Amino acid sequence: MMTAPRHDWTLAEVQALFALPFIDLLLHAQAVHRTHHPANTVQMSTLLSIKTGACPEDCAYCPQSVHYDTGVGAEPLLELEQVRAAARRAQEAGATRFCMGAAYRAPRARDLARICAMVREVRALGLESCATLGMLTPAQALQLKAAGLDYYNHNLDTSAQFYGAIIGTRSYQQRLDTLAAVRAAGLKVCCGGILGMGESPRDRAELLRTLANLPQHPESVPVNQLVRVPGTPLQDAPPLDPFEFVRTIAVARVLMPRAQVRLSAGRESMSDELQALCFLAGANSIFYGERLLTTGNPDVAHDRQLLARLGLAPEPPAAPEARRAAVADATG
Ligand code: SAM
Ligand code: DTB
Ligand code: SF4
Repeated sequence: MMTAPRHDWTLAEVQALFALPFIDLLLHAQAVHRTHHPANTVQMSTLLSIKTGACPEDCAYCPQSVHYDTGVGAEPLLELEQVRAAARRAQEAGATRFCMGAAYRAPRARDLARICAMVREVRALGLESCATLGMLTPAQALQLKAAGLDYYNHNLDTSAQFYGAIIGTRSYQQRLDTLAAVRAAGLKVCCGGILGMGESPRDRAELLRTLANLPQHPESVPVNQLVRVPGTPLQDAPPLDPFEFVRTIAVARVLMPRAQVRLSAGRESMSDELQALCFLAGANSIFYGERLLTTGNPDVAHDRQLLARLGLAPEPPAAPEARRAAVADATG
């Protein structure tokens, strides 16, 4: 049954979904999924780190923070040609979205102009474009929109209550302000979080409630499992019960029925069976390609085989007309 998406979830309602028997929750989530999305289809996004390391922020999970010694070196913003080549390779491998990540607190004007040129290149190939560059002003969000950017990724990562235990250099409200600027510019929102950072079940419920109660649901919701990188304060975080990860995917699917829910970082340490449960719970998107930003991701060959074994089809690339329209749009 198609019901209008809600934006008024209470904590108790979200917790009640988490408390359902596992099979009941998965059945419910898969039913919601099939009402709003084509069955057995997975969207594939490829990431590229366009500016790596030396980030001034202190996010406790992140290998790119200048505050921690993780062995990730600092690299300047890539050249346009390097980005174009990586986007072509991603497209040839079957990705339909290309996501450019930069280790910034916020982009500087000179860098943003160069990133806008990268966005135009990605779109000219007929790929969807996504960028994650830290905080944006409303004017910067408009500039990216004018360059043809489709999605902006900016994660809330956890609950407002737990945020301060993970990040000290910015506030939850600053995150929400950037999300509002992105929305106001007409960009699609990609916003999710990380599980397994030592947060409580209530924090996970609050994160999903906050996402679902935004004025408009994010079009894309990445659910990351913490990649425990040596040298970060969270290197020894206790592993999360895998079934709790699956439950979180399922509740995200129920709360945000039309969103693409992405099984994101952490797949390298997940079994094929666990990933299959995530798809059953309503995940319909993955990061595809051997690298995330600085850490690993499953081999392309393994992912293709996994999807084939499960009878899952990659989301088809945009039809030629849509691609031509995207190019016309991006070039003015
Ligand atoms: N600097 C920008 C920002 O933080 O918004 C963009 C890049 S940042 C690396 C993008 C996202 O990657 C973070 O919001 C976080 O959710 C995710 N991330 C970073 N390190 C991670 C880790 N070790 N495990 C899982 N997700 C991680
Ligand atoms: C998101 O939610 N996960 C991606 C993407 N958005 C930018 C990043 C995961 C990063 C994992 C750690 C790394 O590779 O550096
Ligand atoms: Fe910087 Fe983003 Fe990493 Fe935080 S998550 S340290 S803002 S690159």
